Amino acid sequence: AEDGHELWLRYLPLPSAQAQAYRQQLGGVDAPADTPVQRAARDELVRGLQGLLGATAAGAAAVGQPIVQVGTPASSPRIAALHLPLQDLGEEGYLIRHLQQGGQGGIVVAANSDVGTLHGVFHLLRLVQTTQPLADVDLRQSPKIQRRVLNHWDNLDRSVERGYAGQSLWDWQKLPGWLDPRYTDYARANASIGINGTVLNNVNANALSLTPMYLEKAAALASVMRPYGIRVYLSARFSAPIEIGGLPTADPLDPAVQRWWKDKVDEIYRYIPDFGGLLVKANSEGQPGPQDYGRSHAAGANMLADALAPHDGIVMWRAFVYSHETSPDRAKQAYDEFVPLDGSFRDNVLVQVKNGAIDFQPREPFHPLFGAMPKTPLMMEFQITKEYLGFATHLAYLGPMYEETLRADTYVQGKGSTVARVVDGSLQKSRLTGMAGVANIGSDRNWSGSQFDQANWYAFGRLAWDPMDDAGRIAEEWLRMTFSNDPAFVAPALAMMMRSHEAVVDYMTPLGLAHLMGRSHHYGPAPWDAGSERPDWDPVYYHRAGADGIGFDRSAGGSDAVGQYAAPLARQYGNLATVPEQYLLWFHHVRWDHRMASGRTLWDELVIRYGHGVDEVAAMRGTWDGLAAYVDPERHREVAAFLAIQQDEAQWWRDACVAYFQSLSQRPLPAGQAPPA
Ligand code: GCW
Repeated sequence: AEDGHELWLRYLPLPSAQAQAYRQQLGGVDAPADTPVQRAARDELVRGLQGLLGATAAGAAAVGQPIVQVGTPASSPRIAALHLPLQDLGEEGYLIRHLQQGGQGGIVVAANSDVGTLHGVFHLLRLVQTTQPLADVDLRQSPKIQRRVLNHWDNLDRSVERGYAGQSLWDWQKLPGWLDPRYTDYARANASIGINGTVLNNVNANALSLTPMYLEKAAALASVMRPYGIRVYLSARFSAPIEIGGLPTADPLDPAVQRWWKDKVDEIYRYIPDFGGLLVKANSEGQPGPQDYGRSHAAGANMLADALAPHDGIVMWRAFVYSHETSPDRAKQAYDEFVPLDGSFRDNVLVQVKNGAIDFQPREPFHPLFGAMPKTPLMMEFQITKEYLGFATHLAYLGPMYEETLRADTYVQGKGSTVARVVDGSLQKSRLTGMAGVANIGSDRNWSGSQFDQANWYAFGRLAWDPMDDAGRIAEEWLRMTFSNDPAFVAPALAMMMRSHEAVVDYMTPLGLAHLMGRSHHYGPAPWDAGSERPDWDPVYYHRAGADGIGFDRSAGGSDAVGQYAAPLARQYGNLATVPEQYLLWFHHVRWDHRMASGRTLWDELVIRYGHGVDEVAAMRGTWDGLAAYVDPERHREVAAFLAIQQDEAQWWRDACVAYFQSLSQRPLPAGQAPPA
């Protein structure tokens, strides 16, 4: 059935004229298959070309037929003989070239390592899948970021925190004895977009995941990932020495605790020789951490880093610190705690920072930590799963949101100091670089909970490979592979995707609003929620609406969170006259009658944005209805049904928020914005 289970690796037959033309260049495959990675690359190429071009395309070529030659100088004497310029490609890069061979064309995919050739093979298949010409192909690619990892918030009971795609993919009960074929498909999909690591378990970690029983299971998963160049990592619970080690403390300066972690890490490497490292959430939302013992984040991270260093393992230490105590402005906490620690982390520590300072809101300004810790490599953490973006039923393509953060200018070293350059290490010369995406993957047949949520997984991988890649280009590539190359499909579907995230922002949290979602589930609107045991659990803490106006004053006269940005931005964001309207209510408390760029009052503009978000969803539905001819009925129906849900719920968001804010503003709705009768 066409239920999306093949993701973007469908390899359906191309129209026969196109297939015929490609067969002139891809008549056969010459690829070594002596190692597991080589076999993965060769098998994928054969499988892809057979699917796309028909049975005769792959396998041994007839004499004189043009072929695809795959390999490294070490794995293939024929590749070695070509003396290709591979030096700058690194371990994971590759080149793809068209070569004349005895009067006929052929394609070379070459790299320094087997994993590089695997990436190259997926790229070549992508070119064919999206029907790109190969006649002059001559391209070189290597990743801009070293650690490109998914973070699974998967629990050992197969529930997934903030997961909307069924149960966890990891069937712990059947591991290690049964290796579900879906693990291989998962590895293929990730390798195809350049992801090279996966953290198997939730950052709210259960210490049991570090016991031998679970390490054996993790090792089995690692054996499936390995041929695809993907390393396994684990989340570590900081108090594990107490819970599974029987020690009285987890104090990172206690020699017995240090010994315990060294032994534990050595043990992990006996199970998983290429283990990537540990991810840690400490002293945040009630999780244990070094501060329980009066020690700093650096002391905690460094203890683990010392245990991992002999094995070349790394620590990914999260900066999402959301303390027990309510602070006057939660947005400031991570910066305040981490900036003083700059320069005190070991070389094998990455500090993992969410894209924004609060928590994966539909829109946030970039996190002020980016650029503010020049001596510490910072890893980006994006959320792929849509915790605050309507779960799987609301269509929101997140490429533009990721792009907005990556291209934001921190100004820490003058103009052009983009977040992307902080993360890829080029700005501050970091030796270690990384990007993490909180996965949206589960046991659902369509993997991600909806057809279009697959695109967010895809876009994350492509942007982790190259953070300056283009979200629109990526979306088009994904659409063509996932649905159809027909321009009559691609153009409208692409336009729909590219506007979808902004539509959600508009009907949930326009103009810099945040966290209006109902407490704990984070799904529907609840701007009126108040009175929790902690004020910063309530929407009213974030929007601060009253009779006078709305918004959180983070300017110098308010919480001064704006002071955490470099001076030019602090000035721009801190001034009501210059702050971009998309961040207006993030940084300022603004009078209802404030004049917006449109000439309208803030109140009118707010209501119009809410309405516009709803209108956009209606338009998306119309677009999708018009595309039925290009999409199989199963997937078309699913998307259409979800869009109908989304439209209802966009209206719910709009009505709830407008009614609530109107009870405070006491202003009439602007013309044309009355609720439907
Ligand atoms: O987004 C919030 C979520 C929590 C999550 C936490 C975090 C894993 O609501 O479910 O816990 O952030 O990132 O640690």
